[in-house]
Amino acid sequence: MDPIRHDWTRDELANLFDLPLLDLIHRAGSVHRQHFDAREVQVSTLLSIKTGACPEDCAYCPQSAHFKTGLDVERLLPLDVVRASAAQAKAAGATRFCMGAAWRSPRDKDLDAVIEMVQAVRELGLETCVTAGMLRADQAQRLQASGLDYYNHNLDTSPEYYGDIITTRTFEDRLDTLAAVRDAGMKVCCGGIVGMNEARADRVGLLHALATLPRHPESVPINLLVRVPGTPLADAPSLEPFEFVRTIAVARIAMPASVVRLSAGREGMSEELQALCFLAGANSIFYGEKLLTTDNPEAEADRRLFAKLGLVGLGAEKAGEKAGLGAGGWGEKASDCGKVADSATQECRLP
Ligand code: SAM
Ligand code: DTB
Ligand code: SF4
Repeated sequence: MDPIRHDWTRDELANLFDLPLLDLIHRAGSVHRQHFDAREVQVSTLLSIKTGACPEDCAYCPQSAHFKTGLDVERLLPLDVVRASAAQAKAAGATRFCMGAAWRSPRDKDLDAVIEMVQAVRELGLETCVTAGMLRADQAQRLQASGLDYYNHNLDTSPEYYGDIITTRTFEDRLDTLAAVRDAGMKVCCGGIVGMNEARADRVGLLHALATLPRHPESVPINLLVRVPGTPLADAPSLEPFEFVRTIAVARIAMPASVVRLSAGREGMSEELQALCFLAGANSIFYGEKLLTTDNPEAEADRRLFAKLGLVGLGAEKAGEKAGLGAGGWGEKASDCGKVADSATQECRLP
């Protein structure tokens, strides 16, 4: 098995990007299979717990107060609403519930409320993830003590391109929060966005920054920009689809043991393109009709896609929850029934 490396050079990653596409996908797929069951896909559901009016100026984001995107601003959701939404996500087959807040950084009293939400979601038997902006070390420690499993904080793009996208905080600020999260003992969810009119060198720079962290993030979301009218990137040229697949593949090779999430942007992707992403090593998705404020594929469409590709939702059985997992659900893990799954029906059948 190839070692997990933290000493990747940019040239090495750029050379991977330059490989013939099918060679690159083959290599990434082989690395994927060394570390994971390539049929299993982790399934997370997102909820925006505080929406819009964010003081930051991230050029991609519909929630920034700097841009007129027509978004309905919403204060922090009540605990009951969050609990009910998490229960619904669980019943639909998600195993992780990710709560996103449009803050530059939470105030301590905001954190009190978020901690109550984390505890309520954990009580339902779901893994928890929060993304709420920059954290101080003591805030990260409080979240860790509350039982939070993952904190999401993205590097978003290369250090060089970062200033073209966000001016209200620095790349180093992001690294400081990631270090606080890591030091507090939480799992790190950290990735970025492509399709922001960046150069391939910036995609290399983003993956290099992630793959040379002292520990690789356990979860690496690769978002394809959702172009929202009113944001400065509304008219960014669309990224060539195979270039997106290449980005997934290089992420998989550079961070072999991390879960690579095919994140935002699936709504505009064909089933075939998503299949190529899974082949290239993606093994997580956001599931449910909404991301934070923008659309995601219908849950039913994702179930059909999983059935067609013979994929299963990771951890669904572990959660002991069969609701949503039978007919039309994620299907039984083939390794559990000792048979193989029929690729069309996703039911277990004899090999
Ligand atoms: N405010 C917090 C922060 O920025 O860390 C948490 C919420 S923020 C919306 C979480 C992540 O969503 C961002 O880091 C960015 O990677 C992603 N994101 C936001 N808008 C996006 C868009 N239009 N397309 C793709 N990804 C987006
Ligand atoms: C991540 O990397 N992608 C998610 C999650 N982490 C928080 C957010 C995607 C947001 C897409 C735009 C929106 O729906 O507002
Ligand atoms: Fe605010 Fe996060 Fe959106 Fe940036 S990405 S504007 S910090 S909500």
